[in-house]
Amino acid sequence: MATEHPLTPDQIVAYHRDGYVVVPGMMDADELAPALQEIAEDPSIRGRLATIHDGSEKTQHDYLGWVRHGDDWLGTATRLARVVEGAATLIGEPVYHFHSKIVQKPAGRSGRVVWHQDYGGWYQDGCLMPHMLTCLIALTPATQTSGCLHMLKGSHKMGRVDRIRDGDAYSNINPVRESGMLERFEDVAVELQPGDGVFFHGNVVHSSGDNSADYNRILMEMSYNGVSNAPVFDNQEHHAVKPMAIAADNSLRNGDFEGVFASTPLCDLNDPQDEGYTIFVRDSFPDLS
Ligand SMILES: O=C(O)CCC(=O)C(=O)O
Repeated sequence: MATEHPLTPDQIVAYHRDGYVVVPGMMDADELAPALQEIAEDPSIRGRLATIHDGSEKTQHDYLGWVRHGDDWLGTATRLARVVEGAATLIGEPVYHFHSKIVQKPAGRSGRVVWHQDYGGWYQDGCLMPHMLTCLIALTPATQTSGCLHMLKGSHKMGRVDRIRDGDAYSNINPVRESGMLERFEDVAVELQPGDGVFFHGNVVHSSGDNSADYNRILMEMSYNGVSNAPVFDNQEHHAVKPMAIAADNSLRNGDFEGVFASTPLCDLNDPQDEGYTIFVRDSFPDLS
């Protein structure tokens, strides 16, 4: 299923140069409305929105994680042609859905996320190549006040940087190396309006700030992997290549889905046995060999 909204040549160049590219208006208000309405009516999202501790300052944010994708709004967004084809174009090969999350920073809560690369964790899962990215869609405004993402522009060109542990987190960068990065790469605050999208490379160093706004900052962050790059470790069944029926670009607008959070299995991040626990909680320091 080909998308009617392919990335432009300039957007593809920007992604490879900067490690990310913003796609204004990637989804429109009508497409987002069912999810926003459901979240307003059930803020716990079926009890699966879990508070996660992260970062050296032990700040908190709320995650909804999913690894598989159904025929509901959430699964259809994950399989949407413009998202999946954009990921495949930027990665340079067919892709599959790796895992995804909605990250909410409640109004007035810190929720700060320290500087990190996503591929640090995906390497730990056994993916040999950094041929992986995330497509982020803003569900509510992401501004400097509400805790938008910051990108270190061009930092993906460093390749993978080791994660180190401190008292509360394992996703930190050596502080001397980190201050060198902050001098060398431009720190760009990626401010977004609802529906704006960002594709960002697994190795681009990013963080996000506090939410001191009076509304919840909510981002949907869907990650894709090249089909040739499935993890080589044998405890990664949940990250194996999964068949994915691409959803036509007009599926969300036309209501071609069954419920909002209905058939896509939502991870239970309070259960260490859940397949999503090691992805989204990652509270043990891994053997990085
Ligand atoms: O949503 C955010 O504020 C940042 C999330 C993030 O960087 C991550 O989960 O890797």
